Amino acid sequence: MKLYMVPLAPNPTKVMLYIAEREALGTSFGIEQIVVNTLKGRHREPEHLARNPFGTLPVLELDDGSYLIESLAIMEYLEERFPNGSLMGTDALERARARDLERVVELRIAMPMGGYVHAKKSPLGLPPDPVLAQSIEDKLQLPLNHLESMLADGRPLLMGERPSIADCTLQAALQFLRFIQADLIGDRPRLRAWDERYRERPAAKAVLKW
Ligand SMILES: N[C@@H](CCC(=O)N[C@@H](CS)C(=O)NCC(=O)O)C(=O)O
Repeated sequence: MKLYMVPLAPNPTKVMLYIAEREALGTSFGIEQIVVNTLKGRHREPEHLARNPFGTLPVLELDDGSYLIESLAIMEYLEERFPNGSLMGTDALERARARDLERVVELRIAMPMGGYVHAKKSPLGLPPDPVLAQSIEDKLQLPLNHLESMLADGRPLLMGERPSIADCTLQAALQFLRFIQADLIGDRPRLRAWDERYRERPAAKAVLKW
Protein backbone atom coordinates (compact mmCIF):
# COMPACT_ATOMS: atom_id res chain seq x y z
CA MET A 1 0.00 0.00 0.00
CA LYS A 2 1.00 3.62 -0.51
CA LEU A 3 0.00 6.66 1.51
CA TYR A 4 0.05 9.93 -0.41
CA MET A 5 0.59 12.64 2.19
CA VAL A 6 2.22 15.95 3.00
CA PRO A 7 3.88 16.73 6.34
CA LEU A 8 2.19 19.46 8.45
CA ALA A 9 -1.27 19.20 6.85
CA PRO A 10 -3.63 17.94 9.60
CA ASN A 11 -5.52 15.18 7.77
CA PRO A 12 -2.42 13.43 6.42
CA THR A 13 -0.68 13.95 9.78
CA LYS A 14 -3.43 12.21 11.73
CA VAL A 15 -3.07 9.12 9.53
CA MET A 16 0.74 9.29 9.73
CA LEU A 17 0.46 9.40 13.55
CA TYR A 18 -1.99 6.51 13.44
CA ILE A 19 0.43 4.42 11.36
CA ALA A 20 3.40 5.32 13.58
CA GLU A 21 1.45 4.46 16.77
CA ARG A 22 0.34 1.11 15.34
CA GLU A 23 3.84 0.28 14.14
CA ALA A 24 5.22 1.13 17.58
CA LEU A 25 2.71 -1.39 18.97
CA GLY A 26 4.04 -4.05 16.61
CA THR A 27 1.94 -3.91 13.44
CA SER A 28 3.87 -3.94 10.20
CA PHE A 29 1.68 -2.32 7.55
CA GLY A 30 4.33 -2.08 4.85
CA ILE A 31 2.92 1.26 3.71
CA GLU A 32 5.18 3.41 1.53
CA GLN A 33 4.63 7.12 2.24
CA ILE A 34 4.84 9.46 -0.75
CA VAL A 35 4.84 13.27 -0.46
CA VAL A 36 2.50 15.24 -2.73
CA ASN A 37 3.78 18.80 -2.49
CA THR A 38 0.70 20.97 -1.97
CA LEU A 39 2.78 24.17 -1.82
CA LYS A 40 3.79 23.46 -5.42
CA GLY A 41 0.18 22.60 -6.31
CA ARG A 42 0.97 18.96 -7.07
CA HIS A 43 -2.35 17.88 -5.51
CA ARG A 44 -4.17 19.74 -8.30
CA GLU A 45 -2.27 17.99 -11.08
CA PRO A 46 -3.84 15.19 -13.16
CA GLU A 47 -1.63 12.53 -11.56
CA HIS A 48 -3.12 13.19 -8.12
CA LEU A 49 -6.64 13.99 -9.37
CA ALA A 50 -6.66 10.50 -10.90
CA ARG A 51 -6.24 9.15 -7.37
CA ASN A 52 -8.72 11.54 -5.79
CA PRO A 53 -10.94 13.84 -7.88
CA PHE A 54 -11.22 16.24 -4.92
CA GLY A 55 -7.45 16.73 -4.87
CA THR A 56 -7.12 16.30 -1.13
CA LEU A 57 -4.66 14.37 1.02
CA PRO A 58 -4.27 11.82 2.48
CA VAL A 59 -4.97 9.11 -0.09
CA LEU A 60 -4.29 5.44 0.58
CA GLU A 61 -3.57 3.32 -2.48
CA LEU A 62 -4.55 -0.28 -1.88
CA ASP A 63 -2.76 -3.33 -3.24
CA ASP A 64 -5.38 -3.69 -5.99
CA GLY A 65 -4.63 -0.14 -7.21
CA SER A 66 -7.86 1.39 -5.85
CA TYR A 67 -7.92 4.31 -3.41
CA LEU A 68 -9.38 5.47 -0.10
CA ILE A 69 -9.62 9.26 0.08
CA GLU A 70 -10.96 10.03 3.58
CA SER A 71 -8.65 9.99 6.60
CA LEU A 72 -11.14 8.34 8.97
CA ALA A 73 -11.98 5.64 6.41
CA ILE A 74 -8.24 4.98 5.97
CA MET A 75 -7.74 4.51 9.71
CA GLU A 76 -10.83 2.31 9.99
CA TYR A 77 -9.70 0.18 7.06
CA LEU A 78 -6.32 -0.38 8.73
CA GLU A 79 -8.13 -1.20 11.99
CA GLU A 80 -10.29 -3.85 10.34
CA ARG A 81 -7.54 -5.33 8.25
CA PHE A 82 -4.91 -5.39 11.02
CA PRO A 83 -6.95 -5.79 14.24
CA ASN A 84 -4.07 -6.60 16.62
CA GLY A 85 -2.91 -3.46 18.44
CA SER A 86 -6.04 -1.48 17.59
CA LEU A 87 -6.28 2.24 18.36
CA MET A 88 -10.07 2.00 18.62
CA GLY A 89 -10.56 -0.77 21.16
CA THR A 90 -11.91 -4.24 20.72
CA ASP A 91 -15.62 -4.34 21.47
CA ALA A 92 -18.52 -2.46 19.93
CA LEU A 93 -18.84 0.07 22.73
CA GLU A 94 -15.11 0.83 22.96
CA ARG A 95 -14.99 1.33 19.22
CA ALA A 96 -18.07 3.55 19.23
CA ARG A 97 -16.55 5.66 22.03
CA ALA A 98 -13.25 6.04 20.17
CA ARG A 99 -15.10 7.04 16.99
CA ASP A 100 -17.39 9.35 18.98
CA LEU A 101 -14.49 11.25 20.51
CA GLU A 102 -12.53 11.35 17.26
CA ARG A 103 -15.55 12.94 15.54
CA VAL A 104 -15.92 15.52 18.32
CA VAL A 105 -12.23 16.37 18.02
CA GLU A 106 -12.29 16.48 14.22
CA LEU A 107 -15.56 18.36 13.68
CA ARG A 108 -15.53 20.70 16.69
CA ILE A 109 -11.78 21.30 17.11
CA ALA A 110 -9.51 20.19 14.26
CA MET A 111 -11.55 21.55 11.35
CA PRO A 112 -12.17 24.93 13.01
CA MET A 113 -8.48 25.11 13.98
CA GLY A 114 -7.58 24.60 10.32
CA GLY A 115 -9.86 27.52 9.46
CA TYR A 116 -8.26 29.56 12.25
CA VAL A 117 -4.75 28.96 10.88
CA HIS A 118 -5.81 30.09 7.41
CA ALA A 119 -7.62 33.14 8.82
CA LYS A 120 -4.58 34.15 10.90
CA LYS A 121 -1.53 33.36 8.76
CA SER A 122 -2.38 30.98 5.95
CA PRO A 123 0.47 28.71 4.80
CA LEU A 124 -1.30 28.76 1.42
CA GLY A 125 -1.18 32.56 1.31
CA LEU A 126 -4.91 33.20 1.86
CA PRO A 127 -5.69 36.76 3.04
CA PRO A 128 -5.90 37.20 6.84
CA ASP A 129 -9.40 37.53 8.31
CA PRO A 130 -9.13 38.64 11.96
CA VAL A 131 -12.91 38.70 12.50
CA LEU A 132 -13.27 35.11 11.35
CA ALA A 133 -10.25 34.06 13.43
CA GLN A 134 -11.81 35.59 16.58
CA SER A 135 -15.16 33.95 15.92
CA ILE A 136 -13.51 30.54 15.47
CA GLU A 137 -11.48 31.05 18.64
CA ASP A 138 -14.69 31.83 20.55
CA LYS A 139 -16.41 28.69 19.26
CA LEU A 140 -13.44 26.50 20.17
CA GLN A 141 -13.79 27.24 23.89
CA LEU A 142 -16.62 24.76 24.57
CA PRO A 143 -15.04 21.68 22.94
CA LEU A 144 -11.64 22.51 24.48
CA ASN A 145 -13.32 22.79 27.89
CA HIS A 146 -14.94 19.42 27.22
CA LEU A 147 -11.53 17.80 26.72
CA GLU A 148 -10.15 19.52 29.83
CA SER A 149 -13.05 18.05 31.87
CA MET A 150 -12.54 14.59 30.40
CA LEU A 151 -8.90 14.62 31.47
CA ALA A 152 -9.89 15.43 35.09
CA ASP A 153 -9.93 11.72 35.99
CA GLY A 154 -6.17 11.55 35.46
CA ARG A 155 -6.15 9.57 32.24
CA PRO A 156 -2.85 10.09 30.42
CA LEU A 157 -4.34 9.98 26.93
CA LEU A 158 -7.74 10.98 25.58
CA MET A 159 -9.28 7.51 25.77
CA GLY A 160 -7.29 6.26 28.76
CA GLU A 161 -3.96 4.45 28.92
CA ARG A 162 -3.71 3.55 25.25
CA PRO A 163 -3.40 5.93 22.31
CA SER A 164 -6.50 6.32 20.18
CA ILE A 165 -7.51 7.87 16.88
CA ALA A 166 -8.71 10.92 18.87
CA ASP A 167 -5.16 11.59 20.12
CA CYS A 168 -3.87 11.41 16.54
CA THR A 169 -6.51 13.82 15.23
CA LEU A 170 -6.06 16.35 18.03
CA GLN A 171 -2.28 16.37 17.86
CA ALA A 172 -2.32 16.78 14.08
CA ALA A 173 -4.51 19.90 14.52
CA LEU A 174 -2.27 21.34 17.26
CA GLN A 175 0.84 20.88 15.10
CA PHE A 176 -0.84 23.04 12.43
CA LEU A 177 -1.36 25.77 15.06
CA ARG A 178 2.24 25.53 16.24
CA PHE A 179 3.40 26.05 12.67
CA ILE A 180 2.05 29.63 12.86
CA GLN A 181 3.20 30.02 16.49
CA ALA A 182 -0.41 30.00 17.72
CA ASP A 183 -1.61 28.40 20.94
CA LEU A 184 -5.32 28.01 21.69
CA ILE A 185 -4.98 25.60 24.62
CA GLY A 186 -5.23 28.57 26.97
CA ASP A 187 -5.54 28.06 30.71
CA ARG A 188 -6.24 24.33 30.54
CA PRO A 189 -3.45 22.63 32.49
CA ARG A 190 -4.64 19.06 31.88
CA LEU A 191 -4.93 19.56 28.13
CA ARG A 192 -1.54 21.26 28.07
CA ALA A 193 -0.05 18.33 30.00
CA TRP A 194 -1.67 15.92 27.53
CA ASP A 195 -0.13 17.89 24.64
CA GLU A 196 3.35 17.77 26.18
CA ARG A 197 2.96 14.09 27.10
CA TYR A 198 1.71 13.07 23.69
CA ARG A 199 4.55 14.88 21.93
CA GLU A 200 7.06 12.80 23.91
CA ARG A 201 5.72 9.58 22.40
CA PRO A 202 8.06 7.89 19.91
CA ALA A 203 5.33 7.99 17.24
CA ALA A 204 4.91 11.75 17.71
CA LYS A 205 8.66 12.33 17.63
CA ALA A 206 8.88 10.36 14.39
CA VAL A 207 6.03 12.19 12.64
CA LEU A 208 5.69 15.73 14.02
CA LYS A 209 8.01 18.37 12.62
CA TRP A 210 6.61 21.39 14.49
N1 LIG B 1 -12.29 14.93 4.81
C1 LIG B 1 -10.97 14.77 4.27
C2 LIG B 1 -10.30 16.15 4.21
C3 LIG B 1 -8.96 16.09 3.49
C4 LIG B 1 -8.36 17.49 3.36
O1 LIG B 1 -9.08 18.50 3.31
N2 LIG B 1 -7.04 17.52 3.29
C5 LIG B 1 -6.35 18.79 3.15
C6 LIG B 1 -5.03 18.75 3.89
S1 LIG B 1 -5.29 18.72 5.64
C7 LIG B 1 -6.05 19.05 1.69
O2 LIG B 1 -5.69 18.15 0.99
N3 LIG B 1 -6.19 20.30 1.25
C8 LIG B 1 -5.85 20.70 -0.08
C9 LIG B 1 -7.04 21.17 -0.85
O3 LIG B 1 -8.19 21.01 -0.39
O4 LIG B 1 -6.82 21.67 -1.94
C10 LIG B 1 -10.17 13.79 5.14
O5 LIG B 1 -10.52 13.63 6.32
O6 LIG B 1 -9.23 13.15 4.66
